[in-house]
Amino acid sequence: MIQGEATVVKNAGSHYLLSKLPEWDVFPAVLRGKIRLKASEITNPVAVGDRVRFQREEDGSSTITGILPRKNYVIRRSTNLSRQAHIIAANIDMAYLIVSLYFPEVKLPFLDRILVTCEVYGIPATIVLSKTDLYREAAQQQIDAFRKIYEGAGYRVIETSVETGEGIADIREACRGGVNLFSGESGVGKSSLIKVLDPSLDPKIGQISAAHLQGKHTTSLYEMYPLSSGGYVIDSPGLRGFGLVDLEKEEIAKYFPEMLRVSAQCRFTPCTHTHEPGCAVKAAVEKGLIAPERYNSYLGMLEEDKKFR
Ligand SMILES: Nc1nc2c(ncn2[C@@H]2O[C@H](COP(=O)(O)OP(=O)(O)O)[C@@H](O)[C@H]2O)c(=O)[nH]1
Ligand SMILES: [Mg+2]
Ligand SMILES: [Zn+2]
Repeated sequence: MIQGEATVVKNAGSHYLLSKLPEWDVFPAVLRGKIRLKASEITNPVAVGDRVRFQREEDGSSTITGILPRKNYVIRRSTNLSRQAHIIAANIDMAYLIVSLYFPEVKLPFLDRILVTCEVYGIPATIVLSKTDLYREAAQQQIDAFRKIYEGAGYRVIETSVETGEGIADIREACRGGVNLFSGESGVGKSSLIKVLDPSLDPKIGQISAAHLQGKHTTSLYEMYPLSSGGYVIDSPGLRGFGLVDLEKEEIAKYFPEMLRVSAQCRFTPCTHTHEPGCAVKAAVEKGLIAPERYNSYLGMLEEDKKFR
């Protein structure tokens, strides 16, 4: 009997596919019935990206016998209020949040929410502005404004087009060596990017996932691909995959890096950065040091938070 450690690269429904990264040599394994979920609200015990212990049986089949501690993970809830959640992916080195300015049009408050979620989960995020070939000529100013907002907040922004090849070398370089999550609304070009990063791969392009349409819960859609240039990509269907996190009102601003940087100078602690006198965040917004779009997203999250309480 052989024992070893490997990484989950796909949930194939009845079984998982594992590989001993950095080697790409995929083999099936089933979950031993004994593995119980520690956190009872989590509905799946093992996710793509999980490092697991396995044991190879006499007949050549493999069994997952344990899960190694996670560096980080992303969960998804069926609704904002739902207690039940499942883990989408684990041990992510970088999340690439893929948005297009127009096709489909990015909604900044929505992107900001996803960024907050990444901050809460401790997952570094890079923003990818996709399909620039479709709107660069008509909207260079809007592209610059978008870049300014997010670089000002401290995020890297990479402009890409699979048509012109713009930004592809940058993404390939950034992905090298790590496990990268590609996340974005259906149609923003996640699968196309993976295909152009490594033409030997075969992600389905132009397909809206069934789960997205039905709003159904399934982890089997998340799959890891090895890039021939190095590193791994998890294609994830839909930004909505990132469930909202439950944050106390006073906590939300901590996950806006540019607000966190100045909030120590607020006169009051805690400060909601709304009505308090001597608020350093509001002062920074007024001076143009914090983008009003980001501040508005923050206010929106505060409001939303009120609704659920
Ligand atoms: N013009 C242009 N079209 C793109 C680009 N990337 C993707 N598309 C198209 O956008 C549609 C959705 O792409 P897909 O990769 O399936 O998006 P996904 O749902 O995020 O995986 C397809 O018709 C692609 O051909 C791009 O950079 N430029
Ligand atoms: Mg896709
Ligand atoms: Zn304040």
